[in-house]
Amino acid sequence: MKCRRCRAPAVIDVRRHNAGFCRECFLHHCREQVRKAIEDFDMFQPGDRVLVAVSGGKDSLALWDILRDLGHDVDGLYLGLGIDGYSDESGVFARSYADRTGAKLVEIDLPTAVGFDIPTGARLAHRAPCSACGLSKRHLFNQAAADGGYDAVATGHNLDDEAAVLFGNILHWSTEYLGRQLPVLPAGNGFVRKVKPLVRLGERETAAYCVLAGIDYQVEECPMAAGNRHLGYKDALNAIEEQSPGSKHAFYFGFLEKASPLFTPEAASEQEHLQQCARCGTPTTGEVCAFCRLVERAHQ
Ligand code: Q46
Ligand code: ZN
Repeated sequence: MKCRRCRAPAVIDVRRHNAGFCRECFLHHCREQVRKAIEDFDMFQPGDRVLVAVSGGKDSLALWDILRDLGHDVDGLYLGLGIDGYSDESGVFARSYADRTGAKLVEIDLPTAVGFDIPTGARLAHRAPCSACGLSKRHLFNQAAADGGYDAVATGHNLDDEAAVLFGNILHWSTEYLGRQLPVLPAGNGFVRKVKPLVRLGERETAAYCVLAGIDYQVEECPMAAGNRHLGYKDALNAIEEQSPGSKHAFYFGFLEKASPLFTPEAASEQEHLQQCARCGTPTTGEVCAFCRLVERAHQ
């Protein structure tokens, strides 16, 4: 197979695009997909300060690298979750990328910052680990971005992630989530803008990007992810994609174009009832936000 762009021998094929690429042209392809996502969804402008949530995995490191290559003003944020056999190593990959490239990495250690790690906090608060983890990440990323004066928080959610979440939300008709499942959530009410610049790239592409760009990343998934229902949705979508390349893209981008506006009123009405958390000032529908309630229960 030959590279679609320069006709040199291809090192990777992307079936969704019915194309092969050589190393240089594949890296170019990935940057172009990110550039297009940023432009199409008006994620941020040149000169905006962007904070990338870096886990040490392929997606977030590829995102950080691509945004830097595209000339954006971007720092990394690493959150130490205190998960045994995972977190220490993930921090090493995030730090080594920053050291090698001279990029700035902001670090928050959850046990130091709030007094508990994810497994302990989740157990004490009677929450599933991923639910306590997701809540903590959303809260601490937003707070760090607001404190640091950043214009946007970027996360490494890729096309496979977004299609799997969409699949789950449609299976259960979780309409309030469908209204918020967008590649950009605007700033407002104390929330910093959230963007997902990798929505046009699949996880096979972000892994290949790291390998071809010489970026070491943590290959092992978090041990807490085992049994996560999104993994099952990913398997189902992979089987469909195998039969019919391009299905995930058509599913997700078709939703954004044709169906997502139908669900935004419901999500917007929830936003109207926000007030400030009595403890931390974060916008919330109750008196105390879910993160402060988690911290409280984990310390009881
Ligand atoms: S890090 Fe956290 Fe994930 Fe681990 S505990 Fe679950 S949510 S699986 S992306
Ligand atoms: Zn709070």
